[in-house]
Amino acid sequence: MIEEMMKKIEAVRDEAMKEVAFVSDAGSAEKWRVKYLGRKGAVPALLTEMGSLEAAERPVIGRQINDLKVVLTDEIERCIGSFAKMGQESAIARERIDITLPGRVIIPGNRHPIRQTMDYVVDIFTGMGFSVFEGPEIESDYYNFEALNVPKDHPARDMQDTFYVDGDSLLRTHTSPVQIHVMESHRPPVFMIAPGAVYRRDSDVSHSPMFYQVEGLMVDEHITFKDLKGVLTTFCRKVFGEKHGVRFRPSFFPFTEPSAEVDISCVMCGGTGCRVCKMSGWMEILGCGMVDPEVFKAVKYDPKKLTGFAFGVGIDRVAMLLYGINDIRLFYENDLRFLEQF
Ligand code: 2NL
Repeated sequence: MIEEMMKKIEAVRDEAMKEVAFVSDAGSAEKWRVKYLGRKGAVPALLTEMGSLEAAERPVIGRQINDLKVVLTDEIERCIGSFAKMGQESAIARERIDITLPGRVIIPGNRHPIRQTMDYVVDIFTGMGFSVFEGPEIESDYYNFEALNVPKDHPARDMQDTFYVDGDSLLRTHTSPVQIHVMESHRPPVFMIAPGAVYRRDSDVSHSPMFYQVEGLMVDEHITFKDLKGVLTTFCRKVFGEKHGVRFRPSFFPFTEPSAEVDISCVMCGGTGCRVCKMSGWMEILGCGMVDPEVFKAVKYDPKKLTGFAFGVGIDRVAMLLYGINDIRLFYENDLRFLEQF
């Protein structure tokens, strides 16, 4: 009985040692381990079989089985250790880098010229004490038109052909709806600007169907046209330089009365007249006016107590003048040869 058992132990050892030579990776090592040392493996099977021996024989055989277990465990661990070392060595060889090679050039990105102009304009107004507010690009007819004193049949609606989304929803044609939301939710005084994207059905060298605007609003008791002129003249001089001429010319907007457009002396010719300013010496850069009392009524501000001025600056137009770009579409084509110049 005991001899038979010893032979079996010997057989398991021989077979295991023969097979371990074929173990070549983590997968086959695990298979081998399960076959011999696993819960249902050959070594535990020997231990079970040992139960049929005489009590006196068990310690001898038990020790032999335990020795076998230790030998096989050491063997498979040595084997796994050698793969790890080999793997590490081949990884080092594979990953060796030639430190004499020139480095990869990292081309830093830069802000889009429209964004640079927007940030520049916003900084000028925040520097004068205006707060920044934003709002949704999809608006209702009420916020984009009605509350701004532009009723349904008003001819001014033709001035800005609108993209309708569905039913009552539209793409805002200006950022004025943001001012309406702010006045509805804040008591005066309100000193704010609303920068953002706006949409109009228009496309040529100076019009893009989507463009950027900064609108501003200053409402309090006793705000006058003098405040408007002071803030907007300061703005123009900060953008284009102190020496630039600035003039206010009467105009019309449904949401302001009186209304004006602001021109600066031509950035190309300085005012003597050239092709860019159509020989006038002036270029239009923004629209403005005193907030119409109808707008105050819509937001439940008392038009007897409050006055205010508002303005709208086309950012694309400012960018074109600042950088001397004659076609607005260049800003939206994303041609890197163009964008890299800013
Ligand atoms: C332009 C003209 C303008 C406004 C925008 C405004 C907003 C409220 C009330 C009254 Cl809530 N007015 N905005 C006023 C005058 C002109 O923009 O030519 N923009 C490019």
